Formats: sequence, structure tokens, C-alpha cells
Amino acid sequence: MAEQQSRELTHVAPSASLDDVVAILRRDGAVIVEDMLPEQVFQDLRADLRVHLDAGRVGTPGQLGEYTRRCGSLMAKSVHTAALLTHPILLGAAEQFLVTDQPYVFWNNAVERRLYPKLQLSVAHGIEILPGERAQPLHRDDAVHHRQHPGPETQVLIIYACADFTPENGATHVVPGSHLWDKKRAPQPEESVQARMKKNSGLIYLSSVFHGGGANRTPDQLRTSIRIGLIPGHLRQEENQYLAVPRAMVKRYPPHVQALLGYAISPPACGFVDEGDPMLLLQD
Ligand SMILES: O=C(O)CCC(=O)C(=O)O
Repeated sequence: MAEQQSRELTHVAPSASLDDVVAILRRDGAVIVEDMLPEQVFQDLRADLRVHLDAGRVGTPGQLGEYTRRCGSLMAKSVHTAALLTHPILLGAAEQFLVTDQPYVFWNNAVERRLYPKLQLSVAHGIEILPGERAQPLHRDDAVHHRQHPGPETQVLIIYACADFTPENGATHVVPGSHLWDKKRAPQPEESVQARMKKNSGLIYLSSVFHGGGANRTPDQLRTSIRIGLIPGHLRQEENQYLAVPRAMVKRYPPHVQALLGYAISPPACGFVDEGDPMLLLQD
């Protein structure tokens, strides 16, 4: 499926095989998955997000955008966020790049063990690009972990479209293949393509690929989106989920989502509490 690097990003149906999605990500560093959530979940998630974006901050000069609204802590604000976080294609891709691809060889005296980290949520926030916003500088999201290139992949993310993404309203710019570049090569704007996609589609990308929000040149369109990132359990979360999501809210989620919120031990020993499993804190 993924023989040639394309100038447009590749779109796949939600029924695409994980192998195909992973092959495209290995080639381009990004892929667009269409029709990700059932219609009702999409509507409910979008409605919850609207309330919080309307109350959110606008106008952070610099990298975050002067005409961009952001609202964080989405796992605390809408239970429907979990449907996106646990989408099988997003989780499957994260599992491949951050877990299966990166066994850690660990010696206990002469006994060799292979350890695999647990996945955890790094960030879940809303991003709405308003008319008048300029293009964000092209950047790599693995800068939060000071990752060098070449180096191991540290994050798999999604920018999920709550409205249609067009070149005019700020569709994300992506430089296909740039996840393979070394640290000396700088991205040029003309090397990027824009992630045109219909609402309820998601741009899944590796944290090593250069990308950035687009300029919104429309008079009245809101480019509304959700950005979620997953990391291995031995790295620090970009958004501090332990403070962002109150314990009472964490308890509302099923155990596999609680584990993604960081209530798990990443082998061999990252994240224990009082010598035990943090999941015990969620039991009454
Ligand atoms: O909103 C987008 O299209 C990109 C956002 C982004 O890359 C960021 O905020 O770091």
C-alpha cells in the first residue's frame, strides 16, 4: 500500500488494516483516517468542546497563536474524549511505534529480559484556529522531550477535525517524510502539504514529523480540532494528567482508560505509589 511517498497525505477508511496505516506512517510520518467516530459520539464530543472553547483563552502571542483558542484537560471535561483516545487505529499505531518497536533490554545478573513500556496519555486539548490567524511555525512535537534526530519515536498524536479542514481555514501543514530527517535539516514551508479533511476525520502523525497549524484566511470559519498525544509510560506527560483530571473523574472511566491516564506501572518500575500499583488509589 505504501510504496511511494505522495505529495498529498494519504487518506484511509476507518476499516483500513493497522498494517497499512503503520506502513503509511513509516513512509510519510502522517496519515488521515476518515469517519473515525460514530455520528452521535462526534456530535456529543463537539458539543462538549464548544462549551469549553467558548470559555477558553484566545490570544497567546508566539507559537501557540494569537487568534487561536485552546482548552486543555479534555479528559476531565468530556467523557467522549475517551472514544478518540481509545480509537483502535490511534492506539494500534501508538502501540506499534512506542511499544513493539522499542523493546528495552534489561539484565538481572545474567538473565536477559525484554521490557515494553505501558502507553499513557500525554495531552488532550482543543485547538480552534480563528479567522486572521497566521500559519504556525513548522515544528516537531517531540521537542517537548528534547528528542534528537535520528532517535527513537516518542509520541504518536492525532489532530481530530471537529470541522472540515481546508487550505483556507487553517488545515495543518505537514512535511511528509520529514520524520526521517536528521537534526541538521530545517523544514521549508514549500515542502509542506496541508491536511485537507472532512470533519470527523483525524490526522494521525508521529511526533518527529515537521508540521504546524495553517493560516485561517476565511472571514468567518472556525477550524475546530482536538489534539491528543500518546507517549510511553517512562516519559513525562506534556499536559500533567494527574493534576488535569480530578480523581473522581478518573474513577468514571473503565480500567483500560484509567491506565492510559497514568494509573499503571510502566515496567520495570515507573509510576508506583507507596510501593504499589497506582490503580489501588482508585478503589474505594
Ligand atoms: O492545530 C494544528 O493544526 C497544529 C497544532 C500544533 O502543532 C501545536 O499546537 O503544536
